[in-house]
Amino acid sequence: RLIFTDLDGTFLNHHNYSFEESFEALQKIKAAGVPLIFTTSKTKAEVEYLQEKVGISEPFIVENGAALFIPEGYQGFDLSFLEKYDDKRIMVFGKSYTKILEFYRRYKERCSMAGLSDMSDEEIVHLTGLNQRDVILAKQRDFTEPFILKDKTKLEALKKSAHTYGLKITKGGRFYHIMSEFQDKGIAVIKTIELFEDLYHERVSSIALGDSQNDTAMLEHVDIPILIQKYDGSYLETNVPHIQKSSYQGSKGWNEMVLKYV
Ligand code: 2M8
Ligand code: MG
Ligand code: MG
Repeated sequence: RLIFTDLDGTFLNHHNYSFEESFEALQKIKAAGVPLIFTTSKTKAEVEYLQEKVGISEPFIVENGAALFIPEGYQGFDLSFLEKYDDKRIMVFGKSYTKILEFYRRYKERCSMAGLSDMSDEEIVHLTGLNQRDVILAKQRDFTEPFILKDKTKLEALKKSAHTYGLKITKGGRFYHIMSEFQDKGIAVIKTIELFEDLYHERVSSIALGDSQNDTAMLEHVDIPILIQKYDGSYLETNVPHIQKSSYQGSKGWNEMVLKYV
């Protein structure tokens, strides 16, 4: 069994990014040795730092499904068929950050975007509530650009332009994100499940937890899709069949639902 989880607003609380309330479920997962696969808009640097804090070393999916990283030697698997990346193996689904920025720079004025790459660290701290060190990690991007849309009426035109570049726009908890048209958390989750099924030589069941629009594709492709309540008490509107909803927000809701289904 595999668990895919979004981070912001799901495993981590929206406002303070704490995962304190998930302690019990986390212990249960660790004791059972269930792979906990962070599936997030965050960067490789951000995820590696969080994994250290949580005390796990598992595969993870970064920047909205742009790439899957697996620790070298994970569960004794031979991963030599995958490309090497530092102490990990990587599968890439996204486009290069250079390509993404090229589009962003061409359209930012026209479409009223303010991207992370143009913001000062202080501005990002102010917008996100991340601390200085986390901002440095969030800026180390490889595949996607988060941005604020100053004029919301530009969204449709922006989406059309992105399409002509083979790119698309999605929305996370605070930012919109520019990324490859052919990536999403769903595709990355499908590929990860396929990989585990090849390695284990058997069918693998899956759970996913998320709270935002960019999680829909991943929720659609697992056996047990779980929606976490948002910080304002609302839920994402979604048509995913059989979706289970938490009764609490963020890490408390995450704890509740993992204890229920693992
Ligand atoms: C961005 O991602 C979140 C995910 O929902 C968002 O769109 O609000 C990314 O820049 C990520 O790297 C960063 O850690 C996060 C901080 O709020 O914002
Ligand atoms: Mg989220
Ligand atoms: Mg996210």
